[in-house]
Amino acid sequence: MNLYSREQESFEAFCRAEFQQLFRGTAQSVVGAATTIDKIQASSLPNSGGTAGDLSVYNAQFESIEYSYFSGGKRFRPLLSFAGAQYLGVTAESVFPWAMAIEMIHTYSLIHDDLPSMDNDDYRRGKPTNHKMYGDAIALLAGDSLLTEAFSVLAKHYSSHGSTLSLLIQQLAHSSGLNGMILGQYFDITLDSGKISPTPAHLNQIHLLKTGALISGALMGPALLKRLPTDQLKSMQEVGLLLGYAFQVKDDILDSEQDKDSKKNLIHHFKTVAKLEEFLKQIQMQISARITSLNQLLQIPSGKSQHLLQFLEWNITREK
Ligand code: GRG
Repeated sequence: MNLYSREQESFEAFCRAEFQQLFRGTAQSVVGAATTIDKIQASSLPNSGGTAGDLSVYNAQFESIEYSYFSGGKRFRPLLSFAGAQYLGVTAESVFPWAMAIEMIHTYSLIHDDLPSMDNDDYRRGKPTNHKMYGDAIALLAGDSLLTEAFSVLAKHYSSHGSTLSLLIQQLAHSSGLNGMILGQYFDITLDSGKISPTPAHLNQIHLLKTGALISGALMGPALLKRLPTDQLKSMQEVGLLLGYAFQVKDDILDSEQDKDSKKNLIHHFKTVAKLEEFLKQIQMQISARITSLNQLLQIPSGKSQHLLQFLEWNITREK
């Protein structure tokens, strides 16, 4: 997708700079403090030996975080945040920290999802998964770090936004937490027990929570930054959830060949790819109609929704 190539380039640079500070700068200051403590200890403790000041021993942890964050993901969620920002007249730059935080949560979820205790996958994006490269414990910590630090990115960059900061934090927790992605993942893994044979309604619920909640969250960032009133926020959220659902349906189409026997893939219920594609077109039309209503509700000229609509189109045509 080249709709946002300029914004995406600056976004990547923004993330690299933030990572430098978050994961290397912070550790450097902690290690610096440790060195001071070492000196005190060295003078008072017998055989205290060695120094904690050498950061290189911790490098694998930082590498593992960067390995997954900068490993060729589509950046669907950040790009959706930019599309939402453009639609609402919010600058791309002001949405960068939000987009980065959402992508950090997404990256953590993929790292944890690939672990042996979850999906036990060896490859992601054509490369060995994080735990295959760095081991289970470091991969677990990489995910934990991304999850934790996503909130610090918000706290740092939106501290001058008054009550909006609290709303952004609540939104990120809502989309990714026990009311959103984590609950979806829980439902998903409990299906693996084989005790439940999933109906389309089960699958819809899983998709809306596991995939839809975070994708909808991507769109809610610019909406909150724009300080939309509650009814308009709700409409934006519904468009986001449907978009997330459409994204998952497309994913099921892309995976249909390898997953055709899995009861968790919608292809199991639709039988043929052509029928599933038809279903996707229907959802996309519903989203498009909702965007038209949103234009009226927000009094936004229809020309301004062009990027959101192009985004919808990208979902239909994407090949990964
Ligand atoms: C471990 C709490 C926890 C949650 C895991 C994201 C997730 C939930 C599981 C990954 C498996 C999966 C297929 C989830 C559905 C969402 C989805 C399609 C993720 C892949 O997103 P893309 O296509 O990935 O945006 P890229 O690689 O482009 O970043």
